[in-house]
Amino acid sequence: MKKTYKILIALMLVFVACNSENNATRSSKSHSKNENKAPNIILFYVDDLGYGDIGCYGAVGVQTPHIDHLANHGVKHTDAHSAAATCTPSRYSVLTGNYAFRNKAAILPGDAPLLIDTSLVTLPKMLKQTGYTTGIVGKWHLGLGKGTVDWNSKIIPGPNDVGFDYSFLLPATGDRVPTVFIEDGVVVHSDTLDPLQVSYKERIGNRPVGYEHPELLKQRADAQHSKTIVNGISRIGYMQGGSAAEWIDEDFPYVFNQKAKTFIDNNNEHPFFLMYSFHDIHVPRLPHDDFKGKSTMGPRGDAIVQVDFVIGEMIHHLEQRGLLESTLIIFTSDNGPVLNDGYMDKAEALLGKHNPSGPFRGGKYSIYEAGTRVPTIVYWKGKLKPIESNAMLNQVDLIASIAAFVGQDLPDHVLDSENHWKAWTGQSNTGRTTMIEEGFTLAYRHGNWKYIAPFPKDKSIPHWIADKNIESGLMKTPQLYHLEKDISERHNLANQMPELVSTYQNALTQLKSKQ
Ligand code: NG6
Ligand code: CA
Repeated sequence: MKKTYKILIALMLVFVACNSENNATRSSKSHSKNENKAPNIILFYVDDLGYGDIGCYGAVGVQTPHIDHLANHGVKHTDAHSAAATCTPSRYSVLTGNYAFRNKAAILPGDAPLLIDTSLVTLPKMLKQTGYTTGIVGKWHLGLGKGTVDWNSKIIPGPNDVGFDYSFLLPATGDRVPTVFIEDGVVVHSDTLDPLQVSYKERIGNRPVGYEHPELLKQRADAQHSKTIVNGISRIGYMQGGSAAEWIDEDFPYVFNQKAKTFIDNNNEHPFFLMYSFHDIHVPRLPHDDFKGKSTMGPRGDAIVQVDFVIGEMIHHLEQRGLLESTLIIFTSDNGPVLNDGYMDKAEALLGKHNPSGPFRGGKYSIYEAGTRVPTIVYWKGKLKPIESNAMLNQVDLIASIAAFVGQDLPDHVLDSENHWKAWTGQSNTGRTTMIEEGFTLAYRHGNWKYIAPFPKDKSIPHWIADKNIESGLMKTPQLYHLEKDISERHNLANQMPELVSTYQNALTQLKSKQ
């Protein structure tokens, strides 16, 4: 009896071993839920969030415990950059792995055609090739359709044609019409009896406009933002029809969270990639009542609290679904901070001692460091050692770095992206050796050296920069700084070191001509 018992146990062990081996092989191929599955990836992409705007990077007027938790238990970067100092160019670089100047990418109006060539391999397309389901929720601002957009039928091409299986978006920015959500290319609650039309040239429709009816406004705005009023906010551009589709700005966090959670719930059998693209803290800043007064800085600070709430909710959701350990999280921003960006929301008046740019000079629209040096955190529960890293990184590298991690090759048209996966994930402190920064001119970083190319003599600085209290850094003569000794770019060494200036100018010229 004893012998038979032993044989039985031995047979069972062999069976269990074989079975688990089969499972492991099967699941690594089919990416079912287990240890070997490639991780889900969530890119939390905040809008206009500055280096100094969150607690763990030195914020004073606002607390961000959920984001700080990610930083304290993950990799907190101190020299990581958006590819440009404005939204459209930065997003273009994240998705394509190319610097935006190569495609003359600039801030787009709300009715612009799709900027990304649909034949290109993009970050989501690359991930799809390796079995990921891909989704984007939130702000797009990369153009939609071809030529003149018909907002009343399916808008093609769009995010779904550049690699996203699912998209739920606001087309451009909160301050631009149309103020409607678009889900998989279709305006949500569109109505053939009340067709939606948009014009960036002449006034259309009979909605009131801000320049005639300031008494209807929740926040007064500058001339550029004083056209069609929707939800008590005047916007850039005119819009008619589409009444049932109008969004309520204050509801963004709840609407986007619900869409993001549903995407996660529907797609977690295989690895997923989710780009959660915030509208916060871009203007108009209209945090939900739940967050009003939760910072000392008025709407701009309250919008940061709202971002932190969203992060907390999403982490909680992943935890509840048992997905946190299998999800790699990247948290960052599309460009540096701005206070007055068109609406009178007291961002300057209520700032107090808070410094949105941290120790750096400039901000959004600026070629100085704060234009692109943004808070950047990489978190993967139980997998990454908590560390602070000063490796030089650029979001243009996300596609090559993630491709290397998931074992995918990239075509030659991905020109600028470099694999720095180890630096992103804190396993190495060595990032880029050189890098371009974009902000209406180009800068060239070589370690701590920074050369800023002169702004062309025949060009004029955009009026919204020139008119405001923004340190653009645009000068008609070259600038050269050493960031280790001069973190806030105050001592221009260009006249003292003409040879280095010309070396860097040549390097920049060469990089620009790369094909
Ligand atoms: C500018 C807008 C600014 C903001 C920005 C885009 C004016 C005067 N200013 O043109 O308010 O909308 O575009 O910001 O119109 S970004 O973060 O999407 O790049
Ligand atoms: Ca932005």
